[in-house]
Amino acid sequence: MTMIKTENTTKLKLAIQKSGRLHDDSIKLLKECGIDISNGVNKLKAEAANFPIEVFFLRDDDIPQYVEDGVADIGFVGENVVFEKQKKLEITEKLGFGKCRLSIAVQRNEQYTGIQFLEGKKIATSYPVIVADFLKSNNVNAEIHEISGSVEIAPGIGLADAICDLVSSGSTLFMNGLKEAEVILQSQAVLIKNNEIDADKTILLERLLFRIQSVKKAKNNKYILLNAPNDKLQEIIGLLPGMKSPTVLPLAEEGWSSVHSVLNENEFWDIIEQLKAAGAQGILVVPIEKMII
Ligand code: PRT
Ligand code: ZN
Repeated sequence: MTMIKTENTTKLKLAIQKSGRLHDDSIKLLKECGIDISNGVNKLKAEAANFPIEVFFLRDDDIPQYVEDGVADIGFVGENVVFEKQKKLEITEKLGFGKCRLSIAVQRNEQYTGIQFLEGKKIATSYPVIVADFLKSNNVNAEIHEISGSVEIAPGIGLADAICDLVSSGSTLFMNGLKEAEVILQSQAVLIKNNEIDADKTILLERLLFRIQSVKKAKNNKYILLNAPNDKLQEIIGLLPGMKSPTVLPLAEEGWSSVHSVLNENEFWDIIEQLKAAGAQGILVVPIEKMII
């Protein structure tokens, strides 16, 4: 009997937001991971030509349910939605976009003195589960009024004393005469995963996560090139971390070297100032596209 070897056709099913704030960044992240689905964004579902993945376009609120049920294996969705929906699934990776916070806000002229202010008050929100949890853990009794949109107008029309909504720049609160009183949750887009994906899909997910992590690392780091007089070289090298250690190349001009290294965004400006003070010249900083370590 001859065995016919069939090619492995397992595909990872990914749910992303169909349209809205997370859509473009989700597509962009996939593209940065070398996964191009540009042909299908107007359909319900698209396939990538160069990675075994199928992408479903859904409302963000529905993504946790689809992932719990296994209709999708993984999803990109805001942590705020994941916590509100309380489905059985795993948060696997923070994606670094869609950053915002879920906050309680009150009218600007209120004397807000602390969480006890909320006792006996009416709070309008689209996040009743998270708010109830927050109130309970702070021993505050308040009435939660669930509304699905334009939460920020509720105090102005007398519907509520306070609201709980997502904030990024704060301008929506400001324009509606409100002020931020408590931050309940810091949120960003995350990769969620079904609890029971099989071994083949786990391998695909690991490949995808490896790419996502390389893209994230690259975004948090910069490549730096500088010229250093040789008598200052040891001091300058001492300031630079590098992936292993900095690369040092001789310049055509006698007594000078070119030093190349990688700097993390968080420590970037501090180190640049120290490098200048130590005698570094012609400092160039360039973005890194991918970082594989
Ligand atoms: O149609 P679908 O249900 O898929 O989309 P949606 O309308 O429910 O969600 P969408 O697209 O508005 O947001 C998707 C996700 O983006 C949210 O679940 C968050 O994880 C994330 N995100 C990040 C935000 C914001 N920032 C944000 N600022 N979601 C909403 N806002 C709103 C907020 O509700 C408020 O109305 O923006 C306003 C506040 O913004 P600032 O800048 O004025 O403070
Ligand atoms: Zn939604």
